[in-house]
Amino acid sequence: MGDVKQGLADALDGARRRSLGLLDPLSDADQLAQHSPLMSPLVWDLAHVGHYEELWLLRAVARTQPIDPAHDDIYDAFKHVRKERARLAILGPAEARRHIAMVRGRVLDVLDRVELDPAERLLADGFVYGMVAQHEHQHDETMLATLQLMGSPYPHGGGPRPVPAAGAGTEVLVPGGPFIMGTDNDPFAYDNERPAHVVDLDPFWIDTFPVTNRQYLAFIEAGGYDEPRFWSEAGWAHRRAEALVAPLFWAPAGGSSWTVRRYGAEIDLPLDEPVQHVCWHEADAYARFAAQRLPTEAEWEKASHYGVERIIGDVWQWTSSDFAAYPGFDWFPYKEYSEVFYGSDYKVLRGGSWATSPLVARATFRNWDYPIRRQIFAGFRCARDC
Ligand code: AVJ
Ligand code: FE
Repeated sequence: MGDVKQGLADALDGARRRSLGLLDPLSDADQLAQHSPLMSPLVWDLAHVGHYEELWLLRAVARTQPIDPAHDDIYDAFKHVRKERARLAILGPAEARRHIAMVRGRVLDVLDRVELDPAERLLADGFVYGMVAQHEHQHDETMLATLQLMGSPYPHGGGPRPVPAAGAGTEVLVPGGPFIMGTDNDPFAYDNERPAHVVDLDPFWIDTFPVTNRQYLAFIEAGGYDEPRFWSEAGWAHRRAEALVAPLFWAPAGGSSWTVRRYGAEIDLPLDEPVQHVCWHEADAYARFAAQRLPTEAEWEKASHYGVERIIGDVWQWTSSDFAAYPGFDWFPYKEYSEVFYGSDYKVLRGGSWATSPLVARATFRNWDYPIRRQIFAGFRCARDC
């Protein structure tokens, strides 16, 4: 195998080691269980990444027949909502591992003989292989969110943590003027990151670091959750309906002390870590409390070139922007990755968390979720007009 193909095989292998490393310490029951209505059973994620790999690296690349036609229903994320998946005829932990290993064996055979034809968009620079490896890593992050929601201690040891952000409270001035947003030439970029286009922005200030637990605690202690003036109308309605008083996984520990639950263990709130597990509405309310605002995603991406820190690999950062197509967008290679999600239902998150693979985390990458969701490893940084 040549260097390029070996690199693609290694990327696939790295994703698979990570998936198995996350699930192997768990009992069969914990792999099969529905730990949260928001999440799939962990074995569903595992077999789903194998099915996606079959769809793209066997059926699309080598025109093979479906291995098991029933999987086209069971493992299609659009056919059954997450909370129904435990009741489907999903593969068990041992069967799922055997199945995805079999798929992987065939994929490596195909990779060995395929021509990575630069004239074929799916194969140029190995795009489709990068897509499948990224997809598995994205599900690994989703599985980590499931593990965090799971009430019981996780034998994996808690995994990495975001790095404390000493220096919070400082800001960077980003000058006005045009910059190039998105990309035309990152070989593994998704369709929603394309095409590159010029965006002209007014100057703005942006926080050097994501907002920390210490800063967020000041908002709580100032009565931020009881002051409608800090919240949007929808945010206040949500805060009341859900009786929100603090980020997900926080628990009061007397006085101004709080603990957080991390993989089933209670720890003292790490004050200098970036705040995590806040929804968009909480981020938006904090920003108003701090006489700031959330950055647009264009501001976030421009700022990533101007000396802002902890941009990638600490926490996802909520932006004020709805998930929308860039001018000149074309879906590729399928509409259900991005296009069906465009609109005002979803807010964009940028950066990537401690749980995001370097294969996925890049300055143009766009993540999205509902503004009420808190299970992802999301915090935020604030901005303000000049
Ligand atoms: C980009 C994280 C919103 O999990 O729904 C996984 C990624 N797409 N399988 C998601 C994805 C297909 C996606 N997010
Ligand atoms: Fe998926």
